[in-house]
This record gives sequence, structure tokens and C-alpha cells, in this order.
Amino acid sequence: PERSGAACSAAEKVKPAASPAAEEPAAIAGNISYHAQYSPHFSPLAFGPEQAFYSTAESVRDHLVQRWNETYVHFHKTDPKQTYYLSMEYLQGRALTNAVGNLGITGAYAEAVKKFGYELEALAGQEKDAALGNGGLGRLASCFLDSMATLNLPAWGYGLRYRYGLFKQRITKDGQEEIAEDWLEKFSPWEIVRHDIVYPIRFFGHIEILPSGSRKWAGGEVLNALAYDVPIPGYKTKNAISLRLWEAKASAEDFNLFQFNDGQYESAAQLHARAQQICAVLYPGDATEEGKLLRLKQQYFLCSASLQDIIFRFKERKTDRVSGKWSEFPAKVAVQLNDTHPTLAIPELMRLLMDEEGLGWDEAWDIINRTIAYTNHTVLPEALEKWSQAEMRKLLPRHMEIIEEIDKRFKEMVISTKREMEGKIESLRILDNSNPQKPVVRMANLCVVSAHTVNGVAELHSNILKEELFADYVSIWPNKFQNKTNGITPRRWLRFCNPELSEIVTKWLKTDQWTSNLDLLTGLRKFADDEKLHAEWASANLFDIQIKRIHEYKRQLLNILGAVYRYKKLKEMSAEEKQKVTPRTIMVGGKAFATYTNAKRIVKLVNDVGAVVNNDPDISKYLKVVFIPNYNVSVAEVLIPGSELSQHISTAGMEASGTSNMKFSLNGCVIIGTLDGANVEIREEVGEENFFLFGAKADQVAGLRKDRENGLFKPDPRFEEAKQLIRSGAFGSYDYAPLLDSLEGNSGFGRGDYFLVGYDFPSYIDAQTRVDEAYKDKKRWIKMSILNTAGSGKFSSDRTIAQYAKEIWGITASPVP
Ligand code: B1H
Repeated sequence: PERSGAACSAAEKVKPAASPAAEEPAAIAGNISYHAQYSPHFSPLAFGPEQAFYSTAESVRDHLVQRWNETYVHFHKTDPKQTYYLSMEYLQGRALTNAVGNLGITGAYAEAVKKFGYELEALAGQEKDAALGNGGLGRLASCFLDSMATLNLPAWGYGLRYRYGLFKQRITKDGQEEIAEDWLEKFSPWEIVRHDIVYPIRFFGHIEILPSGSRKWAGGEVLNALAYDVPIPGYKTKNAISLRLWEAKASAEDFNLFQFNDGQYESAAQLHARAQQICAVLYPGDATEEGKLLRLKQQYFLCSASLQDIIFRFKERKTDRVSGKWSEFPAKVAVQLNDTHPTLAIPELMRLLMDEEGLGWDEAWDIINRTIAYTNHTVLPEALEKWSQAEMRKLLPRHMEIIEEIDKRFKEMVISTKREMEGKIESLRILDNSNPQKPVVRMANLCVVSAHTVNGVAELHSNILKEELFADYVSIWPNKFQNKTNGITPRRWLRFCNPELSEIVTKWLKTDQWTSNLDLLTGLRKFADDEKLHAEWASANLFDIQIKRIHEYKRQLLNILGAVYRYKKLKEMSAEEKQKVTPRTIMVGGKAFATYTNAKRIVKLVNDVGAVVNNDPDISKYLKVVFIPNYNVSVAEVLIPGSELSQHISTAGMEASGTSNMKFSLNGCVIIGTLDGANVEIREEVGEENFFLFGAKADQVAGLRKDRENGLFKPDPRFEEAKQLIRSGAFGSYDYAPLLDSLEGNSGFGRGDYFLVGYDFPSYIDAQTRVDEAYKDKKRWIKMSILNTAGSGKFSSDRTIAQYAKEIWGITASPVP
């Protein structure tokens, strides 16, 4: 249709644009006006901020769609090897600011929306966060997409279109309450429903043996996977890639009209209801058997739809591949499994190749081995997925059969070629039959056995994988294991979320090229003592922050016990002594998993401590303790630029990498932390004098736990004082005994201070004292801050993705001409 007309009187003054992808403010305003009229989701009588947001977003989407189509056609014609990133989580956050920023049209859009009387930032604030992820693992996937697009890589993401993303957190007098997060309450302007892309997904059923002898999975129930595409623009490039999210749908045939007419409304639409359950929520609690089965269904749904689509595209790009060209597959397709959640991609690809495409076992297995790679993100035993063999056999009988065959062949291979490993075979096997009541499938083992490459997400973590978790596999496949230290996109996490600092950086480096070449930040080092830069880099109040999922291993409890100790010391000080104190605002934010009781107690404790400290007239000038409710990507974008000290204080060896540590450091926020995850590498890059280190090292942890079991641990009196103050009821009458008791005793998971809070407490307090001292010396502090930013180049996800592309995927850039 002609682009003309206006949504309201303000818009009437604006000229219509000829192109839907306009870059001049007047033409952009015309396009916004066009969408207000012709994509009318709202009454034409008003053009409020919400309407303005949607119309603006839709006009931006026109730019994205144009690039996205061109990129699809370009990849189709040039047929490069392409990577598919399979992830159960994407934490995209908001998209408007990022999209106009990557397209390089922020200024033009800001001017255009002014014509309607709006500030672009205010409109951006109308957008709901797409929180289709839990935390670091999901946000990493989103940073990776940004880098893949920016580096012009042929790469796509696949995920699920959860109806409700990560829950909204509300703090009440009882602590955390979870509310469904309705990110699709209106609709998302960024997704494109693809009615042309639908695949059947089977559950349950049985195996049939065909006259040819080949096997076929049949029966059960069949749902459809419908694609929704979210275009992902790269920074300063024409390329835009796809994040393809699957939604479950039942077909019309499954709607039983006979029953419906008979008044049996619920049973008439049974399959429709079951389809809705699949994508209803992100990670439903798995405490119940029903919850477990649903999670397994979700995982299979993602894997099957994505692989059918990948095979479709493999054939689409060269029609002669329909038969006989399967050996080309690994030269055209790389599949990356984001942790074990999409492990079923392995037996599903085997099934599709053998049962649907007619390949033999060896041919199919060779393709798997050359196509699939696996990233491990955690060594926490409770997060290493194990699925009941019985459940799996019921839901996915053919896959269970394939897994058994992989297990059997692996066992035979080890026995025939690695005799010396025979004694280890039971722990290496995919099937774990040690509990005859409940035999399970070890998903990580299935991944390691099947993938050509296994990687950890920081040096320390990858070493732990090689030396501990997967050590015995290393002797079988010494070259399978790699490290790929995580990264973050410098676009969202500096350029767009911190425009003030970005301007300073650009001014001093005399270029904004750092946005896509983050190593250029080292150029700031030579100005680290420059007084003029110091004046611009100013800092104000010691904002001390810990934002991340609430987990015992992340030790928010250490933080809050430290705050309690600080409070107690302040109470004991004279007025003159207090004058010398560096005022602190300690902020803690994060969500606790709904059924994780101790994590919820920690949330409650932070809130309770805050209520007392902040209302204590003697103290509140010197100390504040604030819980930030509903921490999410958008909140992070506000908090990270404004913080000066951030806490990354996990028990050494337990945080695989951490990625918010990188975001803080990039924004000039100094870290107090343990030698864990990527902290180790951050400290190396920014310099050890610019990092507040404390705590046990990873290789000491096991020994310290043993010592404790042997009664050799003597708690520091300061630690005892802090716990005692909480037990005394100083922060209210809530029963904190179970939480504090987990820090006592001698042994066992959850008891005996498994996370070594008591052991690390004194060195933590000492490190915090060093922070206070350093902060009093403004010059020193600002220098530390500058050197953090200057040393963050390594942590660009562009670096990470370039390494994946070269060292795991074997793909190269394919820019749209
Ligand atoms: C990470 C998870 C995770 N590791 C299970 N593992 C989940 C495990 O829904 N589940 O069942 C969801 C997520 N998440 C994080 O990954 C690590 O803890 C971080 O240290 C790391 O930075 C991040 C990205 O690699």
C-alpha cells in the first residue's frame, strides 16, 4: 500500500516516506505515522506512549526485515557452512535501543519521535523484556547472536517461544513472590510468525519394523511446531540473522467436533490444551514427575523442530542433495548445544538420518560426530541432567533405543581400543544403571561421547572439566576438549547502556571503532593518570552491588553477613569515628528459583537487614542495604553503568564463568571477588592491583571441606558475631535458623558450610576494608576504574564467537554485499 496519511494531528504535519527503511528523521516519522494508521493495534483517537512505541518499533522492524530477507537470500545463494545454536534459553531483554543502535540510526529516530512529542528513551522504556531465559546461560546466547550477526557469520539461533518467560519477582513481607511475566500481553513487535514453517513433532507411540528391516517410530500423539522469527541485526552491517523460536500447536484435525457438539468441550480440545502446555513457561519446576516429563517434552520439541528445519534448509540450498549427498552435511552444518538441555538433538538427528533418510548407522554416526559440539556451563552436580530411562522410553521410544545403541557401541569401543579404561567404564557410560530402581541417562556423557568438541566457558572451568569432571574422557579423546572464555556484547553493555562513558571513551581514543574492536580500549591505559580524564570519569558514592541469580554457591549470604558485620561495627563507633567512614550503599538483586528455599530465605534476609539499617538514624548516613526487586536485563542496563564496586564472590571452582563480572569491569566498575570463573582472567587483564581478591582457591576447596569434617575449622569471631546478631532477632522475628544452621556442622551438602562462607569470611572483610581505603583516595580509585575499562577488550563476545567460528565450527564471514 501507499505510505501516506497520519495517525493523529501531530503526525499529519509529517511527510510520508517512500521507503519503509528510511534513515532521515522526516521520512522515519512518516513511516511511524504509517504504522500508526495501517498497523492499527489501538484506537486512532489517541497516540499515547504505548501506541508510539509499537508504531516506532514496527517501523524499525521494516529495516530489520529488509536485511533479514537479503541475508537469507544471500546465504541461500552462496551456501556457506552455517552454525545453528540450540538453546532452551535466550535472555533478549528489550530490542528497540539495540536495533536502532546497531542500524546506526539512533539520532535520526530520536529526532523523528520528537516530532510526535516523545523522547526515544521513554518510548524504549515501554517495551517489555523478552526474558526467555533464567540467567547467565540465556544472556550469553543473546550476546552470541549479536556477535554472530555483527561478524557476518552464517549462524542462527533456535529456541522456544515461551508464553510466559522468567517470572516477575515481587517482594512482600514474606519475601519473594513469583508472578507470571506476560511479555506477550499485547504482542511482540519483533517477531514474525511463519505460517509456512511447520513441522510435526511426535510423542509417545511405538516402534514399527518395516519389511526392509528398518525401524519407524509411529503412533502416539503428534503436535506441530510453528516458527516465529526474530530478526537479529548486526552492528554496522547489512547482515541480519534469525532467532527462530518454536511454538507448539495442535492441528484442526485434532479438534474433536463430535465431542464438542456433544458438550464435552474439554475433551474435544485435549490435544490443543496439551500443545499449549509445552511452551507455556520457561523451565517449569521439576520437583514433580509431571514437571519432569514436561521439561523433557520441551527439550525434544526444540531439538526435533530445529533439526527438521536444518535438514530442510540443507536440501533447499541445493536440490540435488535430496538424495545421496549426505556426506556433505558436516561441511554445511554445525550444531552447537548450549549445555545438555538440547542433547536430544543427538538421537533425533540419528533417527532422522536413519529412519527418514535411509542412512546406515555408521554413516549417520559419522555425521553426528562431525556436526555436533557441546558447551558445558556448570559442574554443579544438581545441574548435570539425568533423565529416567523409563520416562524416556515412554515418551521417546525410538530415541531411547538409539541411546542404548550409542552406549553399547561406546562400551565396545573402549574395551577394544582402550583396555586400560575398562575399570572406569561404568562411570563413563551414557546409561547409569547403578540404581536398579531408577536407571537414568546421563546427558552430559551422551554429549561428550557424541560431540566432536566439548568446551568450558572460562580457563579455570575448562581446566576443571579436563582434570575432574571429564578427566577419563580426556584419556580417550585428548583433543576433544577446548576452552572458550565467555564474552558480552559491547554494543548493549557499554555503547548503548552507558552513552556517557561511551562518549568519553570515543573522545579519548579518537574513534568509536572500539564498539566492534574492543581491544582498542587498551588505548586508555596511557591516560590512566591523566587529570583531565579523571575529571570526566568522576565517581560519587560507593555503590556496591551484587546482582545475579540467588544461589548458595554465589554467596549472597557472605555479602549480607559482611553488611551485618559492618552495621554492628558502625553501631559500636563514636560519632567522631563514624566521620571517617566511607559511606556505602550495598545493593543486592536477583531471583531465587521458586522452590529453592534457602535462596528465598536469603532474599528475605537482605530485605530485613535493609529495613533495619536504612531506618536506623545513627547509621543510615553511612550504610544502606537495598534489595533491587525483579532484576532483569533492563534493570542491569541501568545499574551496571552506575556502580563502582561489584561483587563476584562465589566459592572458588563453582561459578563456571560469570558474565556480569565482565559487564561491570567494562563499565569501569571495580570487582571484589574470588579466583573463580572468568574473574581469574579479568584480574589478569585489568591488573591485580585493580581487583580486590580474597578467599580460598579452587584447588583448596576439597581439602578445606575435609578439614572441616575432621573438626579442624575454627571460625573467626567476626563471623560468629554477625551470625549471632541475626539469630538475636535484630532484623526481625523471621526464622533464620535453618539458613544460618547451613553454615554450621561438619559435613554434607547443605550442612557443614559446604560453600565455605565461614572460611572466606575474614578475608572477605579484610578485602572490603581495603576497598574502603582505596575509595578514600579518589585518584587511585578512578585510575583503577579506568584500567578496568581499558583491560576489558578480551571479554567482547565478538572475540568469543570468532574463536568458536574458527576453532569449533569451521565457518567464515559471509557479508551481504
Ligand atoms: C549456567 C546453567 C543452567 N550454568 C540449568 N548452568 C538450567 C543450568 O534451567 N536449567 O535447568 C539453567 C541454567 N547456567 C551459567 O552459565 C553459569 O552458572 C555461569 O557461570 C556462566 O557464566 C553462564 C554462561 O556460561
